[in-house]
Amino acid sequence: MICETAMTDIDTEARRYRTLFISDVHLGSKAAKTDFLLDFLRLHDADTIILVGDIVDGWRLKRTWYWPQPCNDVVQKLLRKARKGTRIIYIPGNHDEFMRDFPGVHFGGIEVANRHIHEAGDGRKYLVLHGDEFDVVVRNARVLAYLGDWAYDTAIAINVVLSAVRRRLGLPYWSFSAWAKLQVKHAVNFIGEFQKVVADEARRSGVDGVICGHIHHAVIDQMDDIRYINTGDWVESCTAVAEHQDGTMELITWRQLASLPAPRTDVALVPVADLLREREAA
Ligand SMILES: [Mn+2]
Repeated sequence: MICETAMTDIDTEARRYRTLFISDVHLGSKAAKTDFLLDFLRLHDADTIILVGDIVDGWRLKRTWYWPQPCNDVVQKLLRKARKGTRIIYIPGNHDEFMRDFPGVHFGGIEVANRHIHEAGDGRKYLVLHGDEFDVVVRNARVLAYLGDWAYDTAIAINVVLSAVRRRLGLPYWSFSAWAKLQVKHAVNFIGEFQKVVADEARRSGVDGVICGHIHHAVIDQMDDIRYINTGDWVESCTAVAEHQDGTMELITWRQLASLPAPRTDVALVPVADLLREREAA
């Protein structure tokens, strides 16, 4: 018996979870850590995989087509999992917003949705979204808090309309990263504001928690009555959130490629700063 238990623990055996949440892979950007992700996908399986936005970096691809084989491998790996029975839900982010025109569409067994309510194994309900729609609220947090709910709703609605118009005009989404760069000294503050605004949205939706990405800062946090979960990214920190069968949520930082130095996860500013540097270099 002991032997059998040990056998299931060997590294080549995929660990099975109820759900895996992955975001901000930025396929098509040179910063995407596709090797780490492939490794992770090889060793982790789930009944459901939810892709929480910015999986493909459409902005980057628009400028220069950068799609090496590992990017295809990631897509193939996901499609294969879908064929084998994993339910895969794709929630577009701002970098892959071209997908936002296809809510409800299934392709290759992958469902597209702009938002999703996830019911966990413990009965808790989570609102799952990418999170970029709150940029405008975070930017103007103090003013909107003063003006109240109506202004808050209007700001979000205007942001959604504006980004749709910009998209039609072929303009890039208002850049969170560029803004964050200007605000670098206040970025820790920004992360706190973002969490607060997203948790508020979850509260308004009558759920127990929220699962999002976008700011490349992985965390499982309790904000009073709301559980705030951020899946992080695969540009720098290589993080995912796994739900166990009993509904327990676990943050996984993947450092399996032993030959490479472990990614830093202790400094919140590193991912965004590096992304920007990489973006400027191109
Ligand atoms: Mn994003």
